[in-house]
Amino acid sequence: MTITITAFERSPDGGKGLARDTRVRWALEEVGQPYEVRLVSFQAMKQPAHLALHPFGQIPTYEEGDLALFETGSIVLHIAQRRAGLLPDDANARARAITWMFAALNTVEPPILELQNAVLLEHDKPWSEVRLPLVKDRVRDRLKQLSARVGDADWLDAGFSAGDLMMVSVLLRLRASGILDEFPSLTAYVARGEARPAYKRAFAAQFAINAGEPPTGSTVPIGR
Ligand code: GTB
Repeated sequence: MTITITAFERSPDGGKGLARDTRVRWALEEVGQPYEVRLVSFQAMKQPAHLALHPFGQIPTYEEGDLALFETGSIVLHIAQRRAGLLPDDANARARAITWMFAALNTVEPPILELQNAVLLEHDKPWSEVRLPLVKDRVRDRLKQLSARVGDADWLDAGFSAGDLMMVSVLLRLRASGILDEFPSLTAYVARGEARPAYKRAFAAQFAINAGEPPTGSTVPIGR
């Protein structure tokens, strides 16, 4: 059955792979599942046809026969549960891998998004200079804890899983800030994720569409 995902017609990141379709592409590549991509413009995302798939008018979405999904975490979990390669067979190990997916999305990503908003959307506010160090320290607090857990291990639990896919994807959003470089074990962890052939294929596929600067003067919201 054909799987179709949606992605930005042109990602504002110019091909850095930070838009969330890269996470879904990576998951599909890890399990060896071919897929098609429907590119959507910001305008099209807010039209009824797309809103029927995604109530918040965003990408990515996932269609497979009668099934239509939104929310990257749910899509990656669905892929991981249906096909071998992203979740261990052992029930407890599987539950732990899923826990790491939630930890990535609910515990590690929120302060990173807060930082991104502070830098991109609030930099000209009078209070920005005072607030920014606080926001950065909240990110550092999380990374200290995560780094203590990862240590010298290759992956969060026994072997690479959907939990690592999500955590590496979340940490990649921090690269431009320089904060990730303060944590060598996490830098190495992210590099291991990026070195996976499936990640490379996913990155290349989105890069082929998005490479280059976003249109100048673009003020469209980029979502989270
Ligand atoms: N919770 C949803 C999920 O996990 O799927 C969030 C989806 C979401 O934020 N989608 C964004 C979107 O569609 C694209 S990924 N935005 C358009 C809109 O809201 O109108 C977020 C994103 C966008 C761009 C960059 N970038 O340019 O660096 C990074 C991340």
